[in-house]
Amino acid sequence: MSRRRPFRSAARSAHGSPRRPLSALRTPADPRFWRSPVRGARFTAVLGLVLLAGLTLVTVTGLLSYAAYNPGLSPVNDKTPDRGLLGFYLFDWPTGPHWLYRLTQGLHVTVGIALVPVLLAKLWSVIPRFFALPPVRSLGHALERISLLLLVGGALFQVVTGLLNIQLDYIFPGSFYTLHFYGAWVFLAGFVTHAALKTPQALRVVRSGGVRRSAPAADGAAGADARSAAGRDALAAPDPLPATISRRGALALVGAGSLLLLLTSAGRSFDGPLRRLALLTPRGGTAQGPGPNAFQINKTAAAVRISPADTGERWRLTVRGPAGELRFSRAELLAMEQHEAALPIACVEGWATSDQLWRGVRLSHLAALAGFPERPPAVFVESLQRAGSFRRAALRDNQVRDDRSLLALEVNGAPLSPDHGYPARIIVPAAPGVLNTKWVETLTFGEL
Ligand SMILES: Nc1nc2c(c(=O)[nH]1)N[C@H]1C(S)=C(S)[C@@H](COP(=O)(O)O)O[C@H]1N2
Ligand SMILES: [Mo]
Repeated sequence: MSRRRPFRSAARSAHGSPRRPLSALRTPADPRFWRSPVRGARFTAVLGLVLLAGLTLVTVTGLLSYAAYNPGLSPVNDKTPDRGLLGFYLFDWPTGPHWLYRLTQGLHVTVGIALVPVLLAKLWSVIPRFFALPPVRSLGHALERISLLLLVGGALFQVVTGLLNIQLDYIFPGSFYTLHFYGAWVFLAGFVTHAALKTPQALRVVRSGGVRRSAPAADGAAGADARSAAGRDALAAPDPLPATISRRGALALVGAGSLLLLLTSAGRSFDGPLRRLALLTPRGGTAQGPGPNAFQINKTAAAVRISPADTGERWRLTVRGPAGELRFSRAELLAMEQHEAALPIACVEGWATSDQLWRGVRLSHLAALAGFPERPPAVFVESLQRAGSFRRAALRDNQVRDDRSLLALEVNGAPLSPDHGYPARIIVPAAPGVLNTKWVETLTFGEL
């Protein structure tokens, strides 16, 4: 410090703030280039621990979401056929509790959105490290930096593709599922490595209430990053500007940003006035009106060019199986034994409806008619929709077998509206909305 004092006093402006002409020559590799007094090991550690918990939740629910999509039923649901070993954890997604996917996907998307300010603040807090020279000090350090590349690149990629998907802007090339799935594993590799290296240190820093009060000696290689050998806080600016906000204030600001995003996103997992609070996301902001069919619609019939002629008197359901090919009119389906189930629509985009009371024919009953009276197998569902995505889906045997899985003809006491899939749609408990095919035309029962 004393070395630079002559400069400082010489350059003092009329207001007395320290201006240093030479600072313009500092490069980002020079720690003194970074002058925010907010940066520091404790600031970074608090954000890091929040992300450790939050991103673990987002990652786990994200991997669950992929499993819920029935990727094992090739080729129709599987947009990532060469996932190879990365699919090791896949399992048969259960049908209960019936709100399961509404919960897991609501958490995945809502918590993911709310963590964006924390993620950005965390990245900002360690920016000086990215420029530190020499870029690589040892083999261990090289591995750590590679893991950082996976972590930061993966996290940003997942946030961007995720946000684009829920905002309905499918501008990236290829399938969202494929990109987001591979991106998740890249991120996860970096995340696990980074958490293993840094969590002990972050806990220590937070518990001790700061860097300076903790013992400098007992540190491993990871500890040396946030703290120099002399016990100095290596994330703090060595040459800080005067503070305009305290570290605590900066953390509160980040927290307030997250809370605001939470409040303006979470509502779209609910019906009623809560949805009106969800101002920032599609499928929010407006409460659905009253009336049996007045709940959230994904794509309208008009949007996928389904006309009344397609769904009128001429419409027939085709059911295929060992018993052959059967055809039913809507009147014939209504004459079969009708069952009810209170189930939500829960979209992969994170929005959901409350439970709606669906009424129709059990899928297991249709399986029996198709020639599987004992154990219903999987079913391949095709919509009469000709253009666009989501017109075909495959349901697993446990989903067909569940008594609440219906080919629904009515909802909340009224015929399905054209937008909710008239004349008939699939509804399955705990399944992603994308498996609840609307405007159904053909059911093919058998092993898939
Ligand atoms: N034929 C067809 N079925 C479909 C879709 C579609 O685009 N076409 N969208 C699916 C998706 S992604 C969801 S979330 C639900 C939404 O159902 P809803 O519009 O009745 O709320 O329908 C599913 N069924
Ligand atoms: Mo969806």
